[in-house]
Amino acid sequence: MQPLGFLLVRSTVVVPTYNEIENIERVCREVLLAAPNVQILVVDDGSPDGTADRAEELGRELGHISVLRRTEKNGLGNAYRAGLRRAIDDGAEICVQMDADLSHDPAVLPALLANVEHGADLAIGSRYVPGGRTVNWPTRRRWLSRWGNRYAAGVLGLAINDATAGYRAYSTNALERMKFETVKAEGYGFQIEMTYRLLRADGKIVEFPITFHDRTEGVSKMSGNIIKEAMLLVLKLWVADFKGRRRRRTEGA
Ligand SMILES: Nc1nc2c(ncn2[C@@H]2O[C@H](COP(=O)(O)OP(=O)(O)OP(=O)(O)O)[C@@H](O)[C@H]2O)c(=O)[nH]1
Ligand SMILES: [Mg+2]
Repeated sequence: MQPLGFLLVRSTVVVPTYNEIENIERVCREVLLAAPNVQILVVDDGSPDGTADRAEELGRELGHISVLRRTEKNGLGNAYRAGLRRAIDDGAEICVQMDADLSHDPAVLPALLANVEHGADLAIGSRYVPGGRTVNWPTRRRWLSRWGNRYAAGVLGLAINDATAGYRAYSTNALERMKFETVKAEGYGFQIEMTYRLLRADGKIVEFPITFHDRTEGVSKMSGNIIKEAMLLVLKLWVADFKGRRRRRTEGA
């Protein structure tokens, strides 16, 4: 992709939603205020609170918004795999992942996009580089996130400070190269596996400092299962890596 400038690069912000009626309007308006030329793709898993209908209404009012409606709640990873595929098929050259709960400040969007336009394969909105921070997060969540990141980076040897971050921009080229649709994880594990894949595909990653705000409206979908999935996934990736290294050593011997 040529860095031809913000106006010429087609970018889609993929926003997965489940029961985000209190947040969807603000997030859409703030995204289009910060970056008026992007497309927003809301991927809704049949939210009973009518999030998808509201997003469609907003699309009629503001333009630039489409909704991918799915019937079942299938997890974040599943929603992103479908959403990223749709965005790419519709011509996006940069795909952004953003939560609908306003934890990810839309004002940072131009900076994330600029990093990818200037050559990064992935720009991560990072809480754990100098200048980054979390606001109003309960101690337990902060602790879990910080140590979860240390665990993933330590076990997998990732030189990344915030591999679980959900606010990120990818070049489409990198997404295709890393075969994102075969990433299996659903929760935090999805972000870790995507980061790992990209590094293994020799992707260039930039961590850009952000301030992460805890959600003030709506209900968190985090669960013990999501944490267990992520911890197990890291071990599985490590084992696969170990076996791969051993095979290569044996073949080379
Ligand atoms: N389509 C879809 N979206 C989901 C699903 N689970 C969560 N989401 C959305 O994914 C985003 C992140 O979910 P959150 O509940 O905020 O989870 P989190 O950010 O990991 O945890 P908190 O810090 O507690 O908010 C939000 O926009 C959710 O609405 C799902 O199964 N399907
Ligand atoms: Mg959240």
